[in-house]
Amino acid sequence: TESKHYIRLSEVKKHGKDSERKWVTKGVRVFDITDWIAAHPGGPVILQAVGGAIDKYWDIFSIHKKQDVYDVLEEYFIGEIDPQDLVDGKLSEDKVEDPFVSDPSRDPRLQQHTAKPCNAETPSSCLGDFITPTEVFYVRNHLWVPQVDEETHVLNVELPDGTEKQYTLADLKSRFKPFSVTATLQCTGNRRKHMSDNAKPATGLQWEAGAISNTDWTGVRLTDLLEDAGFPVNDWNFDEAKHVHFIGSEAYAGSIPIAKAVDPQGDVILAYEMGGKTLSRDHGYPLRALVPGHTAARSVKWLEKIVLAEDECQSAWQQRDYKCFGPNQTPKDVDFASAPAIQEMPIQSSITALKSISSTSAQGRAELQRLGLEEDAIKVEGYAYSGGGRRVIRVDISADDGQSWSQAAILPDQAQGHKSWSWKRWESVIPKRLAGKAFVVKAVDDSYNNQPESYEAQYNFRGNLVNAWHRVRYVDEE
Ligand code: MTE
Ligand code: MO
Repeated sequence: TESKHYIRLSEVKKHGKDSERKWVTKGVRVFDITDWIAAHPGGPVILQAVGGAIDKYWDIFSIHKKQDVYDVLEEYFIGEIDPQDLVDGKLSEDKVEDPFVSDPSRDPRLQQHTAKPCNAETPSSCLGDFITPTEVFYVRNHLWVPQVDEETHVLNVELPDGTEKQYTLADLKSRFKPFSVTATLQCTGNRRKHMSDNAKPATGLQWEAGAISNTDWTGVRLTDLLEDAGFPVNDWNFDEAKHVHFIGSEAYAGSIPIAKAVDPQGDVILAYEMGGKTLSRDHGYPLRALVPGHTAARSVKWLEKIVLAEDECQSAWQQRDYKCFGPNQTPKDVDFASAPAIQEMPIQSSITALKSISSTSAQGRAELQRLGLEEDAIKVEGYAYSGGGRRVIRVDISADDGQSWSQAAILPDQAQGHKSWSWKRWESVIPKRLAGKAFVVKAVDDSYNNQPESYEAQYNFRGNLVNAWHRVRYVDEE
């Protein structure tokens, strides 16, 4: 047997980001990956792991768990960790860096699906406000929250001819007129659990109705920035620039068609504020793309780079995750390449509260009187939203599981922006005697798009774009 070459952990640590040779460990094996970094399909994010253990990152990016990826790594093997640095033949837990150590703390009211990465939805008790407070704005992180410093952060803009221009946050704030827009962000997977429960299981985070929130965003208009960077926004060569890529500091990336980016009424901004305050770390501090009307997946957080290109972004988030297929299709028999990436969101609505107004309490009696009602009632509340700036024009509500309908009142609000980028809140007060076994809501937008009745008919294995009629069983508490 050949003698082993042992390497001390202190030595590995010296081969970090700033060293000429960059090493990582996986299990007890040490690799010098310097010559491979430029070829890493995931880009420079791998530098996050050099000088230490790559194991936890490897777990997050499950794409690595394939033999050919292990084989690539093996080519760079240089030795094993010295047994002096191991406990029971393994690296002790505290020596394996946790990519999530510097994640911020979160409001306990958020309904957490996973902690690392943080995926948490807005509780239904907070879905009734037109403006979602930032602390309870849903969080959808694929990876860790990168540590980005506003003082040193630079946004790089790359044009089709390869020219690049850099902007600091100070540049963005001082050289461009701030633009504010009120916009809803909705995750492509919002209401996935409803599909899993009512049709059959769909893979992914089991979001209920709270992977959606609404707030005011302020930043620089993307058109202004592109123009400043030298791109002719009113007269561009469509063959060279068809897509705008947004690349985040932790590796996440996506793109949008250029027509949306340069649309003077498209209201795409690079936001540095939400809810009137500096962007919070979970939501992209210090800078995020904000693409109103599109799936939130394109509103890239911790924005580091913008690229104008002929092709769309090649990330898995553009090429695989956010696409929809037929009810019968499986991941094995679909062609991901020919299916378009989801951009604008379809019409959506959800019931967020059923409140009983009963004459058994003084408060209930006062409310019934205010409403001019002589019998007990149920107040149904919820949201309705459509993508692409399409306005919600009608909300239909049924108290008897879809046999008869009435129209809910759409509540007035104050939204900024050229189109209808925000959800509408609605409410409906229905006499209790009319309540059947379930309340149902469906909405219509100004293109007269409707929601489908059944989850079965719109089933897709990833559980994306779930917008079947939302049914909530009614249970009489009294
Ligand atoms: N941007 C980065 N850099 N990393 C991410 O994981 N997730 C995307 C998008 N932008 C993501 C990102 C997805 S899928 C959604 S739904 C929204 O961010 C969520 O935004 P929020 O966490 O501010 O609600
Ligand atoms: Mo998402």
